[in-house]
Amino acid sequence: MPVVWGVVNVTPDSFSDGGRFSTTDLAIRQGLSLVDEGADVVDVGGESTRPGATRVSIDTEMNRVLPVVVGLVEAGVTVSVDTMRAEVAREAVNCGASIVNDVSGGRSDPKMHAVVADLAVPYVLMHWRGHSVDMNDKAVYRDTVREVRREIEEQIVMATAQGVDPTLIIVDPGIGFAKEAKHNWELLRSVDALAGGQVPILVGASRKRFLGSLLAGKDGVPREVDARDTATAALSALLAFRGIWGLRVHNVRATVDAVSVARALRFED
Ligand code: PMM
Repeated sequence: MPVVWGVVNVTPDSFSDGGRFSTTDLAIRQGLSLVDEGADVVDVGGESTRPGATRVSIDTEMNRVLPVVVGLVEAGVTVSVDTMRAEVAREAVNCGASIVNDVSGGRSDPKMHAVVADLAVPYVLMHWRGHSVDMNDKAVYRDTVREVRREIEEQIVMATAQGVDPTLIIVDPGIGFAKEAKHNWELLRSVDALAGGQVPILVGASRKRFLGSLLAGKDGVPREVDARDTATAALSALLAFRGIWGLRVHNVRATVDAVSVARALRFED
C-alpha cells in the first residue's frame, strides 16, 4: 500500500494552503499533526509553484524551509525537501532531510543532479516543462502519456549520467504542471505506464485545479480549494487499489482512510 506524504508549504501564496503555515512554529506544528494523522513523510517547501507564481530568492527559500526541516527532524519525522535549487537541497539534507523532491526533475538547476548524486538520498524526479510564470502555455501535447514518459526518461538519463543512483529515483507525472485537466486525467489513467513499471511513482493531485473543475457547480464556477478533499481521497483510494507507490496530499487523514479502504478491498485480511 502507498506511502502517504503530507504537504507543508511554508509560503504566503501556495494555492492550497498558502499563508496558513507561513511561520516556522505553525509549519512545524502542521507537520507534526500530519504525522499524527498517519503521514509517512512530511514534504516541506518554501517556494510556491502555483500557475503564474514568480520565484522567491534563494535566501528567502532557505529561511523558510531550513528551520522547519530542523524542527521536524528533531521530532523524529522523515522529511522531504520540496525544492528546485541544488543548494537548498544540500542544506536541507545537511539539516536532516532524507529525500529531495524536485518538481523540475533537474531542469531548473543544472547543479541539482550532481548534488543529489553526492547526497545519495532518494530523489523525486517530476515531469516539468518550465517555471510557473508561463507553464500553462506549455500544456500542449499530441500524445500526452508518450511525451511525458519520454521527457521523464530523458531526465532519468541525465540524472544517472551525473551519478544519481537509479534505484533512488522516484518518478512523478507532475499533475497540474504544464497540464490541463484532460492531460492530468490521461496521465492518471495510465500512471503505471509512465516509468516502465519498475520505478516507484508518486502522485500529487491533492486539491488541484482539475478537481475544482471536475466538481464545478451548475454555474461553471470551480469548487473552492479546501472543498476538494473528498475527490482527492477518492482518487487516493483508486490509485492505492492500482498499486501506486506514493500519494502526496494536504489532508492526510482522508487519504490514510482511503488507503485503508483500498487495502481491505484488495487483500483479504
Ligand atoms: N505539486 C506541488 C508542489 N510540489 N511535488 C511533487 N512531487 N508532486 C506534485 O504534484 C507537487 C509537488 C504543487 O503545489 P502544492 O504543494 O500546493 O500541492
